Amino acid sequence: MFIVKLSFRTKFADFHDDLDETRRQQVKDNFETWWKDYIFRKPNITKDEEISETQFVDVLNADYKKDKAAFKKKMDKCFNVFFDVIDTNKDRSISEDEFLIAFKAYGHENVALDTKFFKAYNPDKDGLVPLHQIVTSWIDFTTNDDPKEKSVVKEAFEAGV
Ligand SMILES: [Ca+2]
Repeated sequence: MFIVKLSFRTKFADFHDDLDETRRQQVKDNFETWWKDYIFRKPNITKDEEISETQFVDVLNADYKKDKAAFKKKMDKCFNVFFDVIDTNKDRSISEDEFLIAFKAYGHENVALDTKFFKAYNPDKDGLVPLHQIVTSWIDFTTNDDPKEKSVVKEAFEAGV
């Protein structure tokens, strides 16, 4: 399972210094919404409340065991919203920059590994990967329990991302 760095929220907005103020606020608001809906599962949290990595994984695992179809639906929405936030220029595709910014915000400084991860999606001649393709890979990663199934996300984590 993946791990959430607790300082992700604030860091994420900070890495978008190149965006104008309005766009930056939008990204921040969208990210706050995503965080509250999917990480905390409650609408009215204060800024200082945090959740531990173990708690987060436990909640996901419990949800998954309870109702796989419902869990899949939830992950579907979760990653659609999440990568919509990552797609800062709203062209419905993810560029290497957008991908790296997300990982940097997540606390990863290993640019070589993150770049390799991005390249595993086989970006097109303009260096872009359709949003849908990335979203699907994450949904599959969180909802598939066949260990033999090929997964770009799983391979990246196994390589040390
Ligand atoms: Ca984009």
